[in-house]
Amino acid sequence: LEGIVIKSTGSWYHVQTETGEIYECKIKGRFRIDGIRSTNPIAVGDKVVFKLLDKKGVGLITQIKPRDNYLVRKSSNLSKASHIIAANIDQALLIITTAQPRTLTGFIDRFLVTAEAYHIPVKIIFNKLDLYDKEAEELDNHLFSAYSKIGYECMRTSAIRGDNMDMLSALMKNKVSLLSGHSGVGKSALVNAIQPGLKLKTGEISEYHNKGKHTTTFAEMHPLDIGGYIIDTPGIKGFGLYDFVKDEVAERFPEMREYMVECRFNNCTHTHEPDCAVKAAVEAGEIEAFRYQNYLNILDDDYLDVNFWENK
Ligand SMILES: Nc1nc2c(ncn2[C@@H]2O[C@H](COP(=O)(O)OP(=O)(O)OP(=O)(O)O)[C@@H](O)[C@H]2O)c(=O)[nH]1
Ligand SMILES: [Mg+2]
Ligand SMILES: [Zn+2]
Repeated sequence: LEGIVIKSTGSWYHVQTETGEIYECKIKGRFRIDGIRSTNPIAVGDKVVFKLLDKKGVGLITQIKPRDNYLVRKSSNLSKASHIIAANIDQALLIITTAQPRTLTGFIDRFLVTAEAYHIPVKIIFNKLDLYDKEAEELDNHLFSAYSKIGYECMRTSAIRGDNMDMLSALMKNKVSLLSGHSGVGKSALVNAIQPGLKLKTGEISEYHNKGKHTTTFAEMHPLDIGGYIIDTPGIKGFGLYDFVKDEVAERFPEMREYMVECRFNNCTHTHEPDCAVKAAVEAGEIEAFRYQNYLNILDDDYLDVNFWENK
């Protein structure tokens, strides 16, 4: 039998076959795939081969199909092992809001840089349109046009009022979409709006979220009636730049790629060098100052010493 892992509780994996049946499966021993040292050998989205152990539908996973892609984070401050968030993703939907709890561009750009590195297309969803005040609206306008101009598809939604839900479901149709973003931005609420039958738990915006607690506590994949799957994930505080090389950061900024070929030095870091075409473009207003600032901040990050995901 073959199927796709839609839920993982640590020791049990829920595997759904093409015909829709769900089996509870175990694994035997330790799997090592793609040479990554990970705390979870199998993640949501993995395609697996399994055999039935008894008539009640309990299975044993015997093989993992090669992954098209996967997203990882570091599993803890001290270990160099990684935790696989999800595999075989068609796109990531980054849910943000310029209302509360406001998403900062430092977080957005770290997420985009990571996804660029893993070749996962990102679309940015500006949620909570119904809560906008003047300030939120101005910030939305600035960011929406800045990210659209760079080439990221952007969309505005309200999970509560239902704005643009038809556009959002069209975006998700027949695709495996990973939903990501801070705790409380409305990831689960958006999934519920697309597929009300799921009745995912949503949280109150309060002190609760500031304390780093989550309503959603593990990644789970939900089949959509319109076709495709959605992976709801726990909120994240930051996004893990795992195994990152500083020289490659600028290349993960699509708007910088265009200019960097014209820098005087071909190993230009775009920080202090003379005749840097990237810096010239920032000064000319062709590259957004906030994007360039986030680039500098990422270069200053101490990647391996940061725990990027909130602890439960
Ligand atoms: N007014 C308004 N409230 C929203 C909207 N989307 C979500 N909310 C509310 O925001 C709160 C948090 O929503 P959730 O869907 O639980 O957020 P989440 O991103 O799934 O959070 P975690 O699971 O903790 O990562 C809930 O009270 C939702 O009802 C929206 O578009 N407008
Ligand atoms: Mg949630
Ligand atoms: Zn340069």
